[in-house]
Amino acid sequence: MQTWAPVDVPRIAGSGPPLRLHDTATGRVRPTAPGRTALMYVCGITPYDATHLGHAATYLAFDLVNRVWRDLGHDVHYVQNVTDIDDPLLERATRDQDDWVVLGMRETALFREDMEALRVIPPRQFVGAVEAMGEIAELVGKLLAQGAAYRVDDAECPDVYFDSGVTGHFGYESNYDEATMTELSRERGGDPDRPGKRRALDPLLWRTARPGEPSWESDLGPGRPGWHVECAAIALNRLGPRIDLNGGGSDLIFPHHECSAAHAEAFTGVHPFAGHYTHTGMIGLDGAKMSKSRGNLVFVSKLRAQDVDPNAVRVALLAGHYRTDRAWTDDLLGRAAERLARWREAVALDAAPAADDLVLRMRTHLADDLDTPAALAAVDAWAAGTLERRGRDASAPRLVRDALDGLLGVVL
Ligand code: 5CA
Ligand code: ZN
Repeated sequence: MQTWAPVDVPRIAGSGPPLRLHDTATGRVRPTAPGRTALMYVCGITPYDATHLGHAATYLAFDLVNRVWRDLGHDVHYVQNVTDIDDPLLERATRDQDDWVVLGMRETALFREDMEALRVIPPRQFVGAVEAMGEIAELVGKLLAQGAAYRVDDAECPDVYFDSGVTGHFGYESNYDEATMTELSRERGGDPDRPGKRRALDPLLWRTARPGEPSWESDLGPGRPGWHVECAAIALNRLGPRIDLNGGGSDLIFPHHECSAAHAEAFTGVHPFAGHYTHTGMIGLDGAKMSKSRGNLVFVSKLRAQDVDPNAVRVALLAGHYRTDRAWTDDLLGRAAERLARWREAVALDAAPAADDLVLRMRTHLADDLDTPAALAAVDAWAAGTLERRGRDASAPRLVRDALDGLLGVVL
């Protein structure tokens, strides 16, 4: 698929400490250790509705990972999928008497515009499930041939399932117990109660064609893929058997990332699939997680239509730590706009306190599991000193502009 427009990222002199990030599998904040090229896979949208601020917060967090790695001199190979065929998309299309293809294309186009407005660095490859259908079916076929997958004994619907016992590691990523995994599987698109499976938690790999549903021809027979194998195939074929980071919101910890990692590991024999499994907290509104199914959404595109400065949206979302579940409020946006105005006033002056220390602080806070609240507070402190006319460094305002743009994606 076409991605969105590239973003100019100013280079800033010097360098910061290595990036440490929280990893769900080990439950710890650990150093990331990419090679010259950092390999990052972040799960993309299911395009049945517009991008809301929860999605935006998640993609902004991984945009900061991208920026910090680049700042450390890495080339970042970033891949993102689009789940442009799955049950939620078909259900919404049926509800609204829409064509699922048109719905997916429309919402994906809107997502691109939103990401562009928020100055999110685009992935190098932005891949739809439909365009990757051949490679997904091929991976399912190979898992079957290896004995890591099986068909359920159901004459009408001989669907293919993954045997979650084959890697010997199932459960290591989420660290959830069996009961929690079963409950989450039931809630999040799995079918632990389906008869004929070897294990209740075995996820679907290939759903044989049903009347009235879209399907694709393949060596497996006509059908469409399960959700987790889509991400396993797209990531493996572009990034290889071992990636540095697999990212998404905390609702993807289980079953999605557990299962996609297990698929990849069963196929390649390489464990763990990702050096870090990093998850963002959920953005809520009115006390509930912002979600398409609940309908309590604030859309990025609506804010854009109201001429809200996308930089203020960025600052508002980065004002909280990426791992904290937090609420979106109008007040949060108002405070971000005020903050931005103060920073802009400060960089408009022709002299300021030296900014080298600020840049080091920003780098150090971001390297510490993306501590954006502390990084923004450091900018506040510098701006306060500047507005009190405490400095004489004529180059500082330019450096601060570049650092905010390069490291935080905020344009003053
Ligand atoms: N297509 C799949 C991933 S392969 C999917 O989960 N799509 S999604 O559209 O439902 O979500 C896209 C990303 O936004 C996921 O990483 C998800 O965890 C994240 N997300 C969804 N709702 C919220 C929220 N309220 N707050 C923060 N992140 C969210
Ligand atoms: Zn995914």
